[in-house]
Amino acid sequence: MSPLSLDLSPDLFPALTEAQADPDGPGAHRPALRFGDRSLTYGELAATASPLAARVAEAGRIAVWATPTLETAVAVVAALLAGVPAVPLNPKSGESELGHIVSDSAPTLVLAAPGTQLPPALAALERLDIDIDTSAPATSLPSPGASDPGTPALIVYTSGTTGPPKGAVIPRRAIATTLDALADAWQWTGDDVLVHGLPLFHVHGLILGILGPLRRGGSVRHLGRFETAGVTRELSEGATMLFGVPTMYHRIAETLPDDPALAKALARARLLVSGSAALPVHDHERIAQATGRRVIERYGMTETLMNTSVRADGEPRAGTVGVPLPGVELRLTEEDGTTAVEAYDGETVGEIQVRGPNLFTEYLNRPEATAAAFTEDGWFRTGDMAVRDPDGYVRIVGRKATDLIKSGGYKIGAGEIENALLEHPGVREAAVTGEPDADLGERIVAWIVPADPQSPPTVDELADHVARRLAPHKRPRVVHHLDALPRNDMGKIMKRALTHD
Ligand code: MCA
Ligand code: AMP
Repeated sequence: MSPLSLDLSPDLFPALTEAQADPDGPGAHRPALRFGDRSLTYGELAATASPLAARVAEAGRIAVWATPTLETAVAVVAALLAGVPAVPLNPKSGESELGHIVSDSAPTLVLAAPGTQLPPALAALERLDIDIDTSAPATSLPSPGASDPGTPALIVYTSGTTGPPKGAVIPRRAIATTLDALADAWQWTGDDVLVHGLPLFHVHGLILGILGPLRRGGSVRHLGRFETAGVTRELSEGATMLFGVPTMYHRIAETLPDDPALAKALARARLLVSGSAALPVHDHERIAQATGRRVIERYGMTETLMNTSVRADGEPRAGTVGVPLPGVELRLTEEDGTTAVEAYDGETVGEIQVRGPNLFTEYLNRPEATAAAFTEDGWFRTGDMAVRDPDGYVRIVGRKATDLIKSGGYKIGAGEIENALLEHPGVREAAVTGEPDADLGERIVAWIVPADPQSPPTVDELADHVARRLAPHKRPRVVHHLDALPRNDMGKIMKRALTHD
């Protein structure tokens, strides 16, 4: 592990500050963001984000309608410049999910691209259009009220096993240190050009995928939506790095045999990085065989940002997430949750616990959940189970909670979907599980006892119901009808008995 000097200065984007200070200098003309045919240089980003920052500077907390567009990137940068915490909203969130997030986080404003129609759940909020006007008179960059690195920067909602999502409060310190640790691990510089098609309301797409390049003074080209053709195009035209979830790499692996241009484009990339869920070894190997390049994995969590990674100068071993990042303390613990596992033997399993400046500060309005997430001596319990190889490489082998499902790289709580299903008049009882899926990693399966066994609700009906209330990625892909759910003597549903074969 190499040493890392932690930069806790409030200036998250030195390249932006430089462009602002010297609008005619070379730094101001460097490309920063590109979404389709719209792009901004650092000078243009400073010109458009700084007046917006000035406008939101007095807002207590803002929400951002986080479509995969230039506007979202500008709004989040403006909030960070102003030192105002931003809550990125999934634009596909349904009414009940949005209603919860808005009432829990209580933003004073919602920022959205001009012309976007916002749903009724946001009607009570004052709206501010994100106008991208690079000819706006230069405003000096506000000096963020964030000289304290503990100031909240983002509040990102993340699912737990039960109940609605919790808002993880991510301080500026965590963003700066995780991005700098990745720069160290990946030799990531301002010369890198990143391509990705990730959503912008989660850590992966927003913090790593947008704020990461901006902190380095490099650039990002966002695909709008993930497509292998876009990956081929951008990597053939100068992009150096690709970020994606395993579903994206699976789709790449499926496409490669019939797409020599994709293979050629991937072969020339400096770094292909996968995260948010485990990359199956089979997909890893298929990509390596077709391109000669190995995807590297990093491991993170909304609450911790990034914990480990295979290093650019390390061995990209399939099935592992590499070594702890600089500044991150990582231990495995026995079942009691406090006794450290000392073994580096590739077989002793323990829960991953982490400590470091990369961590969130709390779950918003949830002191009990926050307290439960940490040990008494300040280790964060990730709930991920792993072993360590003799050389320190971490290999994730499972999860403590069976009620957390990872589908398409999204974390989804079974309890949240069960509650939504129970609101459907055709459902008397419901249980939700995840089962292996080659494309999504896991797919959501609903087991329901219909209110009327003669006319049970169809899979499409229940999928639409969940998508409308929560979000499309939380919809069940398979529905089984049962006469009764298997329960133990205590009346608790025995999910392990729910298999259809
Ligand atoms: C289908 N659709 C529906 C319905 N059925 N919409 C509403 N109701 C229905 N009943 C729509 C979907 O909205 C979508 O619309 C389209 O059909 C296809 O959806 P789907 O099959 O679900 O998925 P996909 O579009 O093929 O998406 C696969 C994906 C996606 C691109 C891989 O899952 C994805 O972007 N995953 C990224 C997750 C991520 O970023 N995780 C980071 C969190 P339309 O076509 O209009 O879109 S984890 C994290 O941040 C930590 C820190 C970490 O370590 O990284
Ligand atoms: P989220 O809560 O959505 O931020 O998801 C975090 C979870 O994603 C972690 O707790 C892990 O279970 C999982 N995860 C992230 N990256 C990886 C990876 N490279 N390999 C396996 N699991 C991962």
